Amino acid sequence: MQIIDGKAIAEQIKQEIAAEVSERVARGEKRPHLAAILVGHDGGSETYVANKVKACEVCGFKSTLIRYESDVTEEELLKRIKELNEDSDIDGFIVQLPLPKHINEQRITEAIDFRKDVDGFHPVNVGRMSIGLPCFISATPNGIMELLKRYNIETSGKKCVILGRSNIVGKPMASLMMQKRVPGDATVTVCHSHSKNLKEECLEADILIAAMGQPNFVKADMVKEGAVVIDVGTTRVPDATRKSGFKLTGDVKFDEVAPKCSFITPVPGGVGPMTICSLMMNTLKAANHEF
Ligand code: BQF
Repeated sequence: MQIIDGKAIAEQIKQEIAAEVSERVARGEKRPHLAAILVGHDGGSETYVANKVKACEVCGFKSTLIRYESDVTEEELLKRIKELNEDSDIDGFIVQLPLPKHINEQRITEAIDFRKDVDGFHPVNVGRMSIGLPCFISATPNGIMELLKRYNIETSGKKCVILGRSNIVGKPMASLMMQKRVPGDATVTVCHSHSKNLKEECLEADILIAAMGQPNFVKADMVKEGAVVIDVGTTRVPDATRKSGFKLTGDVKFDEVAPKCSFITPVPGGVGPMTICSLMMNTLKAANHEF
């Protein structure tokens, strides 16, 4: 069993990005610039945005954090998005999700210029990804593909089961794993809350990707001997023994599942750091006008 060290790979990629940024700046080109809009004070969102700002520093990017209180209007946000679309110093920007209920997330996502949509949530990027055109790919699925690549994990002809059908992880993950290239070329099954025989489906998986956001859902009796298990879950489970008051918990019961796996990602330190790192790769791509 090998633990996939997402944290180490992410650090390595950020160093590669930093080297490329140094070269850019030495050539007299501008520093890549990422902006993030954060609405409200949700603990998780605060941490995620802080992780993104910190990663920008490591990569040598400029970053701008734009904050609003949770009573901000949709009109106000749309106006700020328009300004960011038109600001030639901003290469890419994100609006941290989730947003308060009175704001329509879809309208916000569609207001972002798809050439600056480094989260890859705009319908143009989603559509382009699904037909294999150049685009910004959603950060978590892209990070997982990068891990499979860097660990030389075979995907061609393998049976891949994805638990969860979200627009941000499950659906794009299915597209990428079935794409006609490597990593990819897998036979993909997507399971969700209405799936029958979930355990049987999971037991068939050579590659199991758990992304339903239910802590410790995947047990040892659901995993085939020698499977590759990718854990996307990052739920904050209350834990009084920690100073933070919670424990970041994956969708996989790691201790009992790990001995059966050929490869497994831990939580924390697996997929999470790669999500941040993918956002940095997308920002560099935006700055290079690679598409
Ligand atoms: C780690 C996210 C749910 C909803 C919205 C490193 C992150 C997490 C874990 C992180 C996530 C989850 C992010 C670890 C960004 C991943 O060491 O295991 C980094 O910052 N993430 C987000 O921006 O929005 C979310 C999960």
